[in-house]
Amino acid sequence: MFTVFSDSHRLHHGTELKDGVLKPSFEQPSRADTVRDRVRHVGLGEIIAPRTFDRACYVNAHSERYVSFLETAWSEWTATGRTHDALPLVWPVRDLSNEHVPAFIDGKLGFFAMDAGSPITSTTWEAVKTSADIALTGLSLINEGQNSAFALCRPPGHHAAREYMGGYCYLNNAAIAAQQAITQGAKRVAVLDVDFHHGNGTQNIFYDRHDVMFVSLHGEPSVSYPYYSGFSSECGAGAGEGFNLNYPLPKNTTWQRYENALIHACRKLKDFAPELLVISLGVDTFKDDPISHFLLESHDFFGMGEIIATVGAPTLFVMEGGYMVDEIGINAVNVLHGYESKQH
Ligand code: SP5
Ligand code: ZN
Repeated sequence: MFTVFSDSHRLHHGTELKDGVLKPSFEQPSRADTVRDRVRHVGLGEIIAPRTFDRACYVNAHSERYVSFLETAWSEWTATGRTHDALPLVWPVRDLSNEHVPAFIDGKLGFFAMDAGSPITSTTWEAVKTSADIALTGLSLINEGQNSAFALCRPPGHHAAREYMGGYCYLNNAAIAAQQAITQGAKRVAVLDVDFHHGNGTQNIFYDRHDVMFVSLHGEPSVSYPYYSGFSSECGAGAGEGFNLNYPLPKNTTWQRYENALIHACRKLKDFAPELLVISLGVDTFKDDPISHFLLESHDFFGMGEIIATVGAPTLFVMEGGYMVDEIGINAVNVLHGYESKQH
């Protein structure tokens, strides 16, 4: 399996509030390098650089005004004399108006964000755009005849919705690739999200669509970030009804329980018969992950890959979360090896 990777991910490193104190983010640059090192160490396959894509490819999954915001946020922020990373401070919750995009950057930051977990630095956009291009390059490899590909994206993407960033995510790499496949003529694409956190952004982007099915296994919202989405009652809307499927799982979920849910989810995906399967591959379901509370062991990730293979579709793996940096490479590559063990 080819891996698509770029050093440009290092252009982004953020901060986040930990117990009320602003500290370096759990989502740190060493994550992607550790996975790249593991891919090399086990000889998974060639590691290639991303190609570049037109911004129109991002606008298919996101709105024009949101992509413009990401592109110009840093210059608008520094034009006000500030030099530290840009973070939102106020949000249009419930009865506050969503109708008008503020002209001033401080208003825009809250308008286009779900939380304060995605700071914008001077070089964030460069890293973010390259991360999306990595997913799009992975899709190109599949279009050119590969059965699977690994898009080693960083920053991650699945919390980024049509019009907002959050949860370390800016552009939704998996959704951009899924939408690109549809734009190129695919009739049915599926996204399976195995990150510990609910992929609220991907759900948001495809919620009213029947051509892109979204399935997610995650920590139940009552006790897990992002708290306000991922309920099993969220099934899609309009033409998309029945094409959104959530599997919220309790605290301390082990492989036995996870495996049952994943087998069920993959049966649903197989019935849908997608021409392309995109995996939002977070490995923060690992037992030692510092921000999650599932109990998967490293060898369970091999089983995860084996079950994903039962869907029987060309598969694009897109890296999402996973914060136990020491083991993130082992766990992510175990999924890929499990998948490959079931080919031919
Ligand atoms: C892509 C992805 O996995 N994003 C996750 C974003 C999670 N952001 C909230 C983190 C809250 C951390 N709370 C830690 C408590 C552990 N002691
Ligand atoms: Zn996650």
